[in-house]
Amino acid sequence: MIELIQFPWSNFCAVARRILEASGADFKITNVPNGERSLVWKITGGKYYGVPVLRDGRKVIFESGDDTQDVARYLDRRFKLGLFPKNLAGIQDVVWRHIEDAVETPEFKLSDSHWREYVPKADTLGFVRHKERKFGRGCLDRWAGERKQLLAQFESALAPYEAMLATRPWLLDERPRFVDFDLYGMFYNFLWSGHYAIPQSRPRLREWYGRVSKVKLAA
Ligand SMILES: N[C@@H](CCC(=O)N[C@@H](CS)C(=O)NCC(=O)O)C(=O)O
Repeated sequence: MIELIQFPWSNFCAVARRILEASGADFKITNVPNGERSLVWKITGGKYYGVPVLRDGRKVIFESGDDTQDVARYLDRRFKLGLFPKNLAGIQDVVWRHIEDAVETPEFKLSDSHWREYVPKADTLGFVRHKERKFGRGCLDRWAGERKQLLAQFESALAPYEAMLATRPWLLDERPRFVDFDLYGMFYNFLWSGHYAIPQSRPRLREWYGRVSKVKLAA
């Protein structure tokens, strides 16, 4: 059985988890604290400390670079999910880079600004240190003060996706592809704290999110 090593609110973990659910495969989830990744370090032979990571029998799958989709591509090949068809090669690379930058940046800051409500007590030191080492001292409180601007940035970054859904049920095609799952993960993390809803100005994305949250992929 495939094992997904993750933490529950992570946007990138939500991408892998939703692909696994949609595939219909049996899988199990192992949660690690955000600030304590010794399991990940051990099973990757000291090569990776990020999540998600997959364990499939003796194979351990994790991103080999900053600009890879090794986990999603592995699941796509393993379960023949059709997430990366040849005719969308290149296009998807451009779109997922936009999702993981223009959409993800305001999204994770909004979500993280509510960290006190959901990061387990034992993990708070690791969480704050990790964020402040990367984004500077006081970043979490700063993001809480910037929610209005961050929400405006997030809403604006979603405009192309709302436009894509004007003429088709999924972002690029007549069926879900990788970028649908990638954007799903960002929304999952955005909605995690319970303080936000998908903006009113994005009605097609609201409806699409309901569908991508449940969709099953035929092998
Ligand atoms: N491009 C990677 C990004 C993964 C990523 O940034 N994961 C975060 C958690 S959401 C992480 O583990 N970052 C490294 C760290 O926290 O030390 C992917 O698609 O999996």
